[in-house]
Amino acid sequence: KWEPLKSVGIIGVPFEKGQKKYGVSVAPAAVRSAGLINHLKTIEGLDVKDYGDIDTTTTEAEVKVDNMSHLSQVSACNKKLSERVSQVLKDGRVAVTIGGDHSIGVGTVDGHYKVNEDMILIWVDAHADINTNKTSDSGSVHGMPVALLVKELADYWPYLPTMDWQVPKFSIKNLGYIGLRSVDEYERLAIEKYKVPAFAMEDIEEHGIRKSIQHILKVLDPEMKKPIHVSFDIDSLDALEAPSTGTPVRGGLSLREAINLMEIIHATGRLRAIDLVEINPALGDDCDRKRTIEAGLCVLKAALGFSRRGTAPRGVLDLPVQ
Ligand code: NNH
Ligand code: MN
Ligand code: MN
Ligand code: MN
Repeated sequence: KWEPLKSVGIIGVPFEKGQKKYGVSVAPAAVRSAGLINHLKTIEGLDVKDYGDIDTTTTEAEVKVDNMSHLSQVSACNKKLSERVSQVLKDGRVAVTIGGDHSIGVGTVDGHYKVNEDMILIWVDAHADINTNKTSDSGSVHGMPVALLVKELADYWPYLPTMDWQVPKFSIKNLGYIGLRSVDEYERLAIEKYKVPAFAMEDIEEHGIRKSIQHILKVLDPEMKKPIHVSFDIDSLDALEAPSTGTPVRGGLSLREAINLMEIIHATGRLRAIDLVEINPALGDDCDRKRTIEAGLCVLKAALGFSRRGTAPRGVLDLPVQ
């Protein structure tokens, strides 16, 4: 009964206060000028609407929470983003959000959850982003969005001023990870405690990307009827594929694996939201920048139905069945 949605809505989030390096906030403009909209329009039958960028200029006073940088700005941006994502989904479109650092996952998932309470979340990342302010080494909120979102960890947080709009209701039981290879001590504990299906690089090595994602989807949603949200951190890709990102980690997903992952998710017909975050066009040289943005575009296109085989009819290019 599930068919891929043929309409998408683009949201840009020029926000970088969830981490410390300059440049992630330029990504929406850079990805747009690399031809995002036209690339997506090449996908057969896809209706693309640009909802523009979230206004990230803030007037909010700083609030002081221990080991948590720029909370009031993170909060203000995510509140607007959450509302925009809900609106796009209510318009019957797949919400495609271009970050921005990964702290914006709070707003995208919150906005999605408010429309589809049965959604499942696939976090594709080198990192688990499930630190609290007590377990984080960096104090950067881009390492904390998952912990802010899930209700099971709500008691591990102090009161967070300005965040009252965001009540964590999403269950960690509806979360899966792909691509992990830089997980902090307490993050590991949380993943183990709640038995979050997590395919780190060595698991993908062992099972391959197809079986890895199929396993996660089966564990989270055995009846295959729940809407899917993919939060794709560009640093899940190998640093050779996506060098222009703030915290690159070697030994990651190949672009082919990421494309295949997205094709499989597309084929479920249940993808309702996808975030593309942590592209930093200010890092590296022209060639790095171009490569990273192109990789991001390939991932988005695969998620939204672009076919690598072209329009040749099925069967013609396939090997005969043995
Ligand atoms: N785990 C580290 C932290 O909490 C790094 C997070 N950095 C990321 N996450 N890029 O995707 O700060
Ligand atoms: Mn991340
Ligand atoms: Mn990451
Ligand atoms: Mn180069």
